[in-house]
Amino acid sequence: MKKILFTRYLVEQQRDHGHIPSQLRLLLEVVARACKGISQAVNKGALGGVLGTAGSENVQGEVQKKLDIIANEVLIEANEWGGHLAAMASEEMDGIYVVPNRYPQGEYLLLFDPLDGSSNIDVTVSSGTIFSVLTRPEGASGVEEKDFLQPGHQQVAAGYCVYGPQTTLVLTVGDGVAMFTLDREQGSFVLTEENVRIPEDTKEFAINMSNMRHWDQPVKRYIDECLQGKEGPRSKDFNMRWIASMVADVHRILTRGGVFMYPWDKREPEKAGKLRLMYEANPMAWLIEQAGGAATNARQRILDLQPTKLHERVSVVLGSKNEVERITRYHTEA
Ligand code: AHM
Ligand code: MG
Repeated sequence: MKKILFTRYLVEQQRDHGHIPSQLRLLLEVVARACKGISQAVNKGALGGVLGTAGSENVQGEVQKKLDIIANEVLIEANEWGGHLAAMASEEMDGIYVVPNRYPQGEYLLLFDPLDGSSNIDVTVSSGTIFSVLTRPEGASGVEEKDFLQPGHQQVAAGYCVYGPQTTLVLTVGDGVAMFTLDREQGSFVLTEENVRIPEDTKEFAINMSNMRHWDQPVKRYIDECLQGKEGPRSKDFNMRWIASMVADVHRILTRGGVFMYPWDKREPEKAGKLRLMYEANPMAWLIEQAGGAATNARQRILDLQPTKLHERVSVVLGSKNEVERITRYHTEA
């Protein structure tokens, strides 16, 4: 069988479907190359001296791992000089990073969570890089934080790279979802799955059950009904998975279906949720929708939410369509 490499996939998307302008293709190739670098660093683990905390906190008050900072630097250094970007934003940086004057500025804005699920790294469980691409609003001369505050349906590309037993890059440019597995001997991402589809029904849910006592009533109702299994109102047994790495949980859902929830809870009621809208929820929501699933904040479609700040948090329910619709209905009815 002929191997289709990431570059060829992008060229064909550009030539045959008109989905990818050349600057966007360059951007995606650069992101993929950066992910290879991050994958190598993650793989080396203790041998590379990269495990453990960096002794600093990010803007959200979370302890930064050494690899959070390394992954952030890899993405910035790879992307700043190519001329395809105007600015970047990251979970690990307080404000936006405008491309320095010494380099040409392009039309695109890149947002990323450089290493999501980094608390899993030291215990050698999967983590990943999540990214989202927007276009700079037309007519703007400089670039400011408010230029990033666009609803998720305006993304022009989104994806993630999961660093697990395999390193797999998952991408959408609005024409379905494709998966590319890293061939380490060749150093290239090879197309291994196209037109990914999520089954509409599922028997598998993912939620951090240790927060149960803090949940809102509709979340309790949904999980309680799942736990009752065959004898309960759902008349089927459910299975539970929680990897504590959104990238890995979403990858499982894209592969075999399921539903993932990180809902608002009473621990910190002023926060809408734990996950960040712009570089975690939006790219994942678009991938999930592109694969036939659904994604809401338990009430509304995530991709329609108007962000008000860069590091905004959001409640997340995503995955198999019928389950997401049910959970959303439980909330709107309550
Ligand atoms: P991070 O971006 O700081 O790694 O946090 C996001 C991660 C998600 O990958 C995962 O779903 C969630 O946090 C796990 O949270 P918890 O430890 O509360 O279960
Ligand atoms: Mg994250």
